[in-house]
Amino acid sequence: MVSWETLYTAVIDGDVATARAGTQECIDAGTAAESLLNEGLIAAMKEVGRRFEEGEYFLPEMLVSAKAMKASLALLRPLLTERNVPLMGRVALGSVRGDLHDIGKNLVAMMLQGAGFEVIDLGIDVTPEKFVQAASGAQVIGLSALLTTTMPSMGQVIGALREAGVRDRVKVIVGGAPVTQAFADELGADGFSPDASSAVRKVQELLGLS
Ligand code: B12
Repeated sequence: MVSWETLYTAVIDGDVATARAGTQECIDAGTAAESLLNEGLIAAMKEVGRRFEEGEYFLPEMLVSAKAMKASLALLRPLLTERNVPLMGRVALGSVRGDLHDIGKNLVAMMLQGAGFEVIDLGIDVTPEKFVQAASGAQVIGLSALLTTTMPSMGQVIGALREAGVRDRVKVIVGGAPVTQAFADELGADGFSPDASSAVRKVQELLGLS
């Protein structure tokens, strides 16, 4: 029988076909999407990161693992974004300049959509100017960075919002594996969350909805 363990192994092995088929089988069998996500996909990506750091995996392995995870997430997306609440607000999300990682940002987007937020996905490698433009149509701006080298781009976005005179009109929330509450405080961000579900709670809190 397939379970989250099938997905865990498929992502580590970069086996796109098994990730896709296994996810569909788990969904059909009624396994909770959260369990597939947390025990299966996210845990597997942590292990991939560990192997990369230890020199056991290289860029191509990391890339196929990301592909397998994305194939599975594409099937989980409808379950995670299903909305049974009215529209709560609009959040613009993007991976900051220089950063091509988007799996975590996409997950945050899905969870926010599931909680009733409209999400404007600005994509990856997003310039401060683009975030400033998005500020006119959103109550919250979410910045994602997965590299220590792109974390400073977050500060540049906050600086650009200030320069454009719109910093007070939007809340800024930051996240990504290397980002911490201390870093968020240093930047002058309004919020930080270590994962997608707490990101939803943080956005609700910032907008006075909780
Ligand atoms: C997959 C992956 C890739 C894929 C990305 C594919 C994609 N489309 O995203 C590819 C192969 C392209 C890649 C490339 C690189 N990568 Co890479 N990658 C990873 C890996 C293994 C997993 C990241 C991931 O998807 N995790 C799963 C998601 C669900 O978790 P997450 O991103 O952390 O997101 C969660 C939270 O952080 C939070 N969150 C995320 N964003 C936001 C935003 C907001 C607003 C909030 C509130 C919360 C939030 O919620 C999310 C969900 O719970 C990590 C290892 C790791 N442990 O992080 C390395 C890692 C991030 N990569 C690393 C490196 C070095 C690189 C490269 C430089 C490698 C190279 N030599 O070229 C390039 C850089 C490319 C670039 N310019 O961005 C290093 C970074 C080291 C560092 N200290 O900076 C890591 C840590 C690997 C390692 N252990 O060394 N990578």
